[in-house]
Amino acid sequence: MENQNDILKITHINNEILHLTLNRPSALNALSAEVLEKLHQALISAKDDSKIKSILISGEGKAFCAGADIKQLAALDGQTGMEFAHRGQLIFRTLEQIGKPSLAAINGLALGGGCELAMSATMRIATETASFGQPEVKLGVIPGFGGTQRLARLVGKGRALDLCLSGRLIKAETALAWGLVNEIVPADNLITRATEILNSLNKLAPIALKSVMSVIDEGYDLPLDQAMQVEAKAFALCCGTADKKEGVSAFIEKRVAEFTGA
Ligand code: CO8
Repeated sequence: MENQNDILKITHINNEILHLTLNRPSALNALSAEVLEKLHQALISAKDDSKIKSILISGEGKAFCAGADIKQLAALDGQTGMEFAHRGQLIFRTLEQIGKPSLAAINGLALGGGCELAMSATMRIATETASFGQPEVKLGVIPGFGGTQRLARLVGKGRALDLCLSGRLIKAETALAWGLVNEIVPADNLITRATEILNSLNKLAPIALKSVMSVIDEGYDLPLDQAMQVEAKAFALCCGTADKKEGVSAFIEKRVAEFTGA
């Protein structure tokens, strides 16, 4: 019997990075409703915790995540399917809009809801042996946690249609070429490299980082002129911060800026 306390490991790196590890290796880290709720709770706590500057998501064992738990999926009907899709979408949107950079470190399979979770993170890095896919169609369903929409936005409609219609998997090198992952790293260096990337972001001005993420998220689907208004507003907001003063002064004084988040 699975210990529900351990299905999501919550640790911290340097007291600044919240490290969430999907921990159901015997089920290839499938996302049960219980895992999703624990993920949601961890994200809600992290959002208001000023000590947490960024979030790292990884998977225990040989997979990152093989998707929604198919045993639970089996019980869904039209009504509960709608509720489950909305719940998962809300949780992944919480990650996407948390206002702190997140990185999915993909050590193996990222399928279905696993690929959807990774796409909800700000960045993705993967090992050479990682693979990606949206195989839901083979189960008679479609991606339901935002996958059709985020995949099309990340890699383009044609490639999203290819993956979602065929259910085929692609290798890390194809995912890199398509822009689905940012970087491929050796397996034994995955978490070290993920930490390095997040540490470098953690040194930057939090309001500027948050603004970049929210402006790209909000502006992406707007007409260009409206999107640029969103950008101008966020630019102005950053101009009023102490961190902008510090960043510009540090440049002029040829020293490293010390940002405080104010
Ligand atoms: N859910 C539950 N259990 C799983 C899952 C999963 N998604 N994937 C694997 N497992 C379990 C297997 O049942 C097996 O358990 P057991 O040992 O008890 O039989 C164990 O993990 C190991 O799996 P395999 O023996 O199959 O390992 P292989 O290395 O031979 O195969 C595969 C790996 C190819 C990844 C294979 O496991 C597979 O095809 N898994 C299913 C992948 C899949 O279809 N994912 C999509 C799921 S649907 C989804 O994510 C929809 C998200 C949105 C939902 C919205 C709802 C409304």
